[in-house]
Amino acid sequence: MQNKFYITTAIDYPSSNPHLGHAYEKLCADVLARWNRLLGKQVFFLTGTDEHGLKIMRAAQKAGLTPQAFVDRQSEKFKELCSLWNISYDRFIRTTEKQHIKVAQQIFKKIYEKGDIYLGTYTGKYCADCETFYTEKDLIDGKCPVHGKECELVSEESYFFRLSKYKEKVIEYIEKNDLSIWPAGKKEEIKNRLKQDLLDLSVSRTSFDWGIPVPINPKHVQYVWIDALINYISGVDYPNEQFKKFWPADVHLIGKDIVWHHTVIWWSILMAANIELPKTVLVHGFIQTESGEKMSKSKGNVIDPIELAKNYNIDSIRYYLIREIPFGEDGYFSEEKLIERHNTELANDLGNLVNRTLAMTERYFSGVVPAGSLDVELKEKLNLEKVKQHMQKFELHLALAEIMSFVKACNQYINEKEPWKKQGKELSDIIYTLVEALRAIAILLHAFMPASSEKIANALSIEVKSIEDVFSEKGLAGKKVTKPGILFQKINR
Ligand code: ME8
Repeated sequence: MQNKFYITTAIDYPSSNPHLGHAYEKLCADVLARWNRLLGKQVFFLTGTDEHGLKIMRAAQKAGLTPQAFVDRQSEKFKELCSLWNISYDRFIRTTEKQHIKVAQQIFKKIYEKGDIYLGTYTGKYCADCETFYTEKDLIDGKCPVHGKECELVSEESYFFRLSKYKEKVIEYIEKNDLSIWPAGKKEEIKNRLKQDLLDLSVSRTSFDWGIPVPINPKHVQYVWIDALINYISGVDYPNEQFKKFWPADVHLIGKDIVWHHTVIWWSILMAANIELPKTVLVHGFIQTESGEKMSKSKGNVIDPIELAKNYNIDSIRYYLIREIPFGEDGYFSEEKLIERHNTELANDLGNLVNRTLAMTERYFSGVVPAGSLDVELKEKLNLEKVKQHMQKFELHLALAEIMSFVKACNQYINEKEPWKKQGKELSDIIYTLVEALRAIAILLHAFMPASSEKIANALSIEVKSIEDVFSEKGLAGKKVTKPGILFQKINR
């Protein structure tokens, strides 16, 4: 299908509670999903939880629950996160669902029958936190390169996937497709890693049973990463209608620690199963603490995004994160900066613009938008093409900056025109222009701040549907507007 946009996030390990990194990833995906809906595309947005493997099994034991009861409880927290953060997913997949298990087994069997999965023995250093085997040269001082913990020596009978067979094809795909991995720096990292020999990948375990049984040998469970990656096709009902409609994925949005899994491993599996490859693996940066440390569950330095959403206006949090962190780069979270942006850019700039415009419409025209002509000079202060291009190039922070510079221009317009000193046609033109500008702002901010956008739209008695409605010919003259109340309450520190 031409006019579709299929976007996924990584599926999170629910071994502990959601952290800000999880929330940030879902937020960025949500912005892209909402934006593409505004562009008129048929969007499918998939997120969910990755519920099998040793790490989950151990966390369940620690919590005194069966793995199933544990993941049932934990996945609800990730759903709560999505609801509080206004994440507009179309499906929340859990890898313990029957339908997913069936597809994961189907794919494993298909690749086995083709001869690309075979039985052997594996001995290696395993980090349960990463659910990943490391070779000696990957380890730092003999410890896991991500968690800095001792890895366990594991030796067991295992099925192997012929990853090495696909190496050249993976390289070819990267070379031929400019956007296969974004940003370019991540693409280079993968290309460099591919200069080394590729070993076949161990894709089953016998030492524990919390996983999807290998269909040809139920003594084994599937390696959790194989099970997890397959969610991207089971999530759109592989191999049925929905899959045909939405696959290949347009964007797999992930963090920088799992690029290898989503490119070399995932693409090779897809090639082995004769399935088309996704278009873009889009890599966001990591959220760190102010001291510059990586925020992660195992380090225990996490900011609870559920608590955060209960303490602040969610749109202020969404705005702050997107505006502050150049997309693709690492960034850090600072409550102080969040409050600062909320007070100046949202309460002052945006909030005042909305209130002043609607209050003047009320005062001078009893709340009915006057017929008028659009002030072309103000209209041209909005560079819509630039906003679109930034979004197309995944420069979410720049797109938002561009929209907010238009908000500033509108405030300046009010200050310069001094509508309170005007009458007749001159006054009608100013108010008409400002109401149209507000409509444009409501539409453009929808992807970033959906609740506030909706409040502005409700005040204008319009619905946010399409980017085409930005300064459209069909003006709002004659519409009754109301004041939305305070959009962003100033926070006193
Ligand atoms: O890796 N800042 O799950 P996960 C930003 N289940 N993003 C972060 C982050 C941080 N501090 N910490 C983690 C998994 N992430 C697997 C994925 S997909 C088939 C299986 C990102 O819960 C991380 O990069 O450890 C990943 O994209 C997502 O959060 C889930 O991480």
